[in-house]
Amino acid sequence: MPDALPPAALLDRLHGILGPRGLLTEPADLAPHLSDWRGLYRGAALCVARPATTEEVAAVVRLCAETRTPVVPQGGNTSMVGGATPEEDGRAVVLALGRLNRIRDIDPVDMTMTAEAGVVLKAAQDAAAAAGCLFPLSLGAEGTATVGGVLSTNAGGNTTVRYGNARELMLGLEAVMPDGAVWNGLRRLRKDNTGYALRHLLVGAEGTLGIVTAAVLRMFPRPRDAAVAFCAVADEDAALGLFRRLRDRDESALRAFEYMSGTGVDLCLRHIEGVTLPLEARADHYVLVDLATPRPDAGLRAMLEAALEEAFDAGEVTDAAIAESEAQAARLWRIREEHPEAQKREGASVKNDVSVPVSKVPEMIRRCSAALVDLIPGSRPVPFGHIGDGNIHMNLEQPEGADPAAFLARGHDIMDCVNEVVRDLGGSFSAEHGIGRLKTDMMDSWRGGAELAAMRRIKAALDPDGIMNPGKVLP
Ligand code: FAD
Ligand code: 2HG
Ligand code: ZN
Repeated sequence: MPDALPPAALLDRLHGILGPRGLLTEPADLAPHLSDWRGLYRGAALCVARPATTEEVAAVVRLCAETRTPVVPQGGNTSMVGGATPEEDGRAVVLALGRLNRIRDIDPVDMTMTAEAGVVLKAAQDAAAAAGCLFPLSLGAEGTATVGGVLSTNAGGNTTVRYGNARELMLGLEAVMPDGAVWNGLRRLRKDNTGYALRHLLVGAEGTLGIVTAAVLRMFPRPRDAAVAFCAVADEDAALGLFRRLRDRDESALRAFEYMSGTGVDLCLRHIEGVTLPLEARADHYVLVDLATPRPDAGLRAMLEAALEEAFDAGEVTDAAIAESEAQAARLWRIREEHPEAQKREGASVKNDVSVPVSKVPEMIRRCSAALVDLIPGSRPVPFGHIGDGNIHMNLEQPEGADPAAFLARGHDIMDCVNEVVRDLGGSFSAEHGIGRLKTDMMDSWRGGAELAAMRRIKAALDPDGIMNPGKVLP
C-alpha cells in the first residue's frame, strides 16, 4: 500500500474525481463544515469533498483508503455529539453528502421511498406527502438533517413512540464500504433473512463503518384525522398518567407525546419570537399530545376531550388548549421544538440525552434535578422530550449570571451526575443522539467487556486502517 500522498497531490486527485464544484478548499468555504451545531468542537480538514453520485463517493473513498486518509461523512451537520466534526490535525477529507439529493423512487403500493443520503428530512416528508403517504420521522432539525445523517445516528425524534427510530423505517441500504466498494442493498423487502443484517450494522454506526449513499425508507398511510393539545399537568407522574390513558384508548393514534418543564417553556417564551403560552397560567409541567390516524372521521378530538376530562377529574391535567386548526397545532408544536434554540440563547447548557424504562421517567427527572442543583447551586434543570419513549433530555442550564466557560468546564461532572441515576434505573447514557466525539470516554464503563470487544472487532474487520470517521464512537 502506498504511503499517504502529500496534501497537494491528494487534492489534485480529488479534483480529478470531483471537478471544481465538488471540492472546497478555501478556508471560508470549509468553515461551516468544521464546527458543530452546539459549538463544542472546532476541527480542521484538508478539504470538503462534495460528490454528486454514488460512483463519486466510491472513487473518493477508494482514494482515501489507498492513501490512508481519514474520511468524515457529513450530512446536515446537526449532530448533538460532534459526530460530523473532523479532528484538529487537518488530515481528514470531510465528505459532505448534500449533493447526493435525489429521490430515486416512490412506490405507494410497496409504501417505500428510495432516497439518496443527502435528501433533507423535510424534503423526504414532503415527497411522501405529495404521493399521498406519510414518512413519519420528525425532529426539530428536519429542515437541515439528512436521510444519511438520521440513519447513521439511528435518530429518534417526536414520532418514535408510534413509528419507531430511523432503523425501523429503513428496509434497504446502498453504501460505500471503507475500501471503496459499493454495496447495493437497496432491497424493498419486508422479509429478507439472508445472513448478517449489514444494513443494521451501518445504521447507528455514525459513519465509522462506511458511507450510506441511499436508502429504501418505509412510508405509511397519511393521517386523515388529527388532534393536538398542549396541557399543564400536575407533575411528572401525572404526565405519565395521561400518556397511559391515551395509550389505553387508542395506542395506534398516539403519534407523539412530549414532556416539557415549566423552566424550559419559560425559556421559549423569553427567547423565541412569536411563542406565547396558550394557557391561562404558568405551570411547572406540561405535555404536548399529538394524535393522528389514517381513519377518516375517527373522532380523535372527541377522544382527546374525553381523555383530558378524565385526567382533569383525576387531578392529572390542570389546564389544556386543543388546537382548532393546523396553524394552531403548529404553534403549539413550536413551543416544544424551540427548546434547543431557547436553551442556546439563554446561555451555556449541558445536554444529557438519556433514556430509562418509561415507568421510571418521573423518578429519574426528580432524582436528577435534585442531584444537579446540589452539584451546582443555582443551576436550572431543563428536562424535556420524548417521555413516551422514556427518553428525556435531562439538560442543565447554567446559573443566571454565571460564567459560561466555568459552567461548561463542569460538563463531565454534570453528565456523570445524571448518568449515575440513569444507570441505577437501568437506563442508557445515549438514547438518540449517539456517541460522536462527546461520549467516547463513557463507552468503556457502559458497554465495556464482551460488547465493546465485539464492536472493536467489527470495526477492525470492516475498516482495518481506521479511516472512517476516526475518534468517533469507539474509545
Ligand atoms: P450529521 O450531523 O451531518 O452527521 C451525524 C453523524 O452521522 C456523524 O457521525 C456523521 O459522520 C454521520 N453521517 C452523516 N451522513 C452520513 C452518511 N451518509 N453516511 C455515513 N455516516 C453519515 N436527533 C434525534 O435523534 N432526535 C431529535 O429529536 C433531534 N432533534 C434535534 C434538534 C436540533 C435542533 C438539532 C440541531 C439536532 C437534533 N437531533 C435530534 C440530532 C441529530 O442527530 C439529528 O438532527 C440527525 O440525526 C443528524 O442528521 P445530519 O444529516 O445533520 O447528520
Ligand atoms: C429534541 O428532542 C432534540 O429537541 C434536541 O433531541 C434535544 O437539545 C436537546 O437536548
Ligand atoms: Zn430529542
